Amino acid sequence: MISPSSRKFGFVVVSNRLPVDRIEPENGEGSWQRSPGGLVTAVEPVMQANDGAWVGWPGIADREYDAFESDGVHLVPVALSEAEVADYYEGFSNDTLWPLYHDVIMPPTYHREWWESYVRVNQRFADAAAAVAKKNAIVWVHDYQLQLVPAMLRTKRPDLTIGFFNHIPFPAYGIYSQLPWRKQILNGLLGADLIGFQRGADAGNFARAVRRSLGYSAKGTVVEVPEKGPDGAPAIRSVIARHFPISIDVAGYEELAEREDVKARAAEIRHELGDPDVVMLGVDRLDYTKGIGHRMKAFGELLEEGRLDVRNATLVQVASPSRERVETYKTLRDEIELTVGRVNGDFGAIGHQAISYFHHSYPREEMVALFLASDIMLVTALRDGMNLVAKEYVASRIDDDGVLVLSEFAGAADELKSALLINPHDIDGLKDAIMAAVEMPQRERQTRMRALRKRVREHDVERWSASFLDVLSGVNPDRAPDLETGDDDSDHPAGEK
Ligand code: GDG
Repeated sequence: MISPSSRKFGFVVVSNRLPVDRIEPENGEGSWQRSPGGLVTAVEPVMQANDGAWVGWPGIADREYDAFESDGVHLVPVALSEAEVADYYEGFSNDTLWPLYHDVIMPPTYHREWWESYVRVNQRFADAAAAVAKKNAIVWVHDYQLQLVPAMLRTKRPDLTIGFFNHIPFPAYGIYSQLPWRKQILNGLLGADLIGFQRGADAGNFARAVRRSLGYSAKGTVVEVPEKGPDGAPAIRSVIARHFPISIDVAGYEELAEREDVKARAAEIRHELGDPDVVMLGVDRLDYTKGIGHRMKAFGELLEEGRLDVRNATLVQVASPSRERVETYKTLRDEIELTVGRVNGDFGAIGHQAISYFHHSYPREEMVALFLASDIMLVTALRDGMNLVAKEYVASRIDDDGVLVLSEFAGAADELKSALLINPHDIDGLKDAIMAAVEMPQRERQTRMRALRKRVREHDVERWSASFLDVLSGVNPDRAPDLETGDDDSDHPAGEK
């Protein structure tokens, strides 16, 4: 019998986190629980249809786990020490790359030890993926934590077809060029055959960085990487870099929105909020890129100026806990909570809270109930790769009602053009957009929401993964296996309108 660790797979996904959480009760055996997310929904059917494996960190430091099966998917844990979590993950990924790639909204921290840890950990992920990939397999690497993996994999396994998807923005060269390791990262990414971005602008920024920093030709969506051919003679390897805007499991959200218990919960939420005329909602990880403070400032000023009245307008803000050991996130939490306290102290009335703030996570049913209970969804990100919450709100509004106020700086703005698009730095403009949403006639709300829903329904997450994988499996037609992607509309890439 083949032991689980020696099995090989024709399709391998690599991401920082495995799609499971370890549950360890005090007395009793530990077990794995699926952590549902967009990526799992998108790639799980492809995994199951193609006998796939998923390589990633299981979320607990200093622990080694054997590979195991979960819902028909083979999971391959990569171990990280406590020091590596601090240096590779919280340090280089979340305190160097994250702020840099989000247009330095916060100053990035550059530490050489963090970089060294990033290189070591990326090599470990590449080795783990190389060990489970069959000859000529397709490997799909995800996100900014693993940008060196494509080149490391190619060096070890030139037979593989390698894709990379960047979930966060790719910054303009003037910002990217700050990075002391800018060439190494670009060379790491260029190990892939296909590099996917959220927006056309991100792919353009990447191509410019490649031209300026490495001097390679990058025209349209093709980068020409000079290499040595098998005979040692100079050769060119083409890498495709283009956008594939990610999406959500639209049917899953619609199903929840149709459930009677979820609808009843939505009505109950409005009632518990004091049955105001207008409920506004924000749902974000507590992150400085999301512009939570900007939206609270705009809302507070509208109350102060009397354009909104706390007795009939309220803001619900879910800020789910995130990266709590990183210093900037601790400071952000203090700032946001101070603002909530001030706005409530200044404008609240008995029985009428201005802002209902929740620093915890909710089950998806409760999120959909919140979406249904809200007249206005505020997505005011200062910079965001896509912003799935905007799409989730739209997918849930099966009643064709509700207004989406959406930042131009979120990737979703490229597709959701019938939203009220705003610049979150322009507080007066944001206030006017909120008032336009409050006063919008029902017919206009309906027209806009229908257009938004049409877009999201036609471009769901299954289409996203299928279009990425169709392009990827087409780059090496002589050797990459044909993947079963379940999409019969695959010659229209997700990015095309
Ligand atoms: C990165 C990029 C890109 C949040 N709180 C709760 C909860 N959530 C869910 C949302 C949504 C997801 O988490 C957050 O996704 P976003 O896209 O909004 O933002 P990031 O976490 O920053 O994601 C982003 C994304 O990757 C995908 O490529 O769009 O730009 O930054 O699905 O619903 N879900 C539940 N309870 C919560 O309290 N159940």
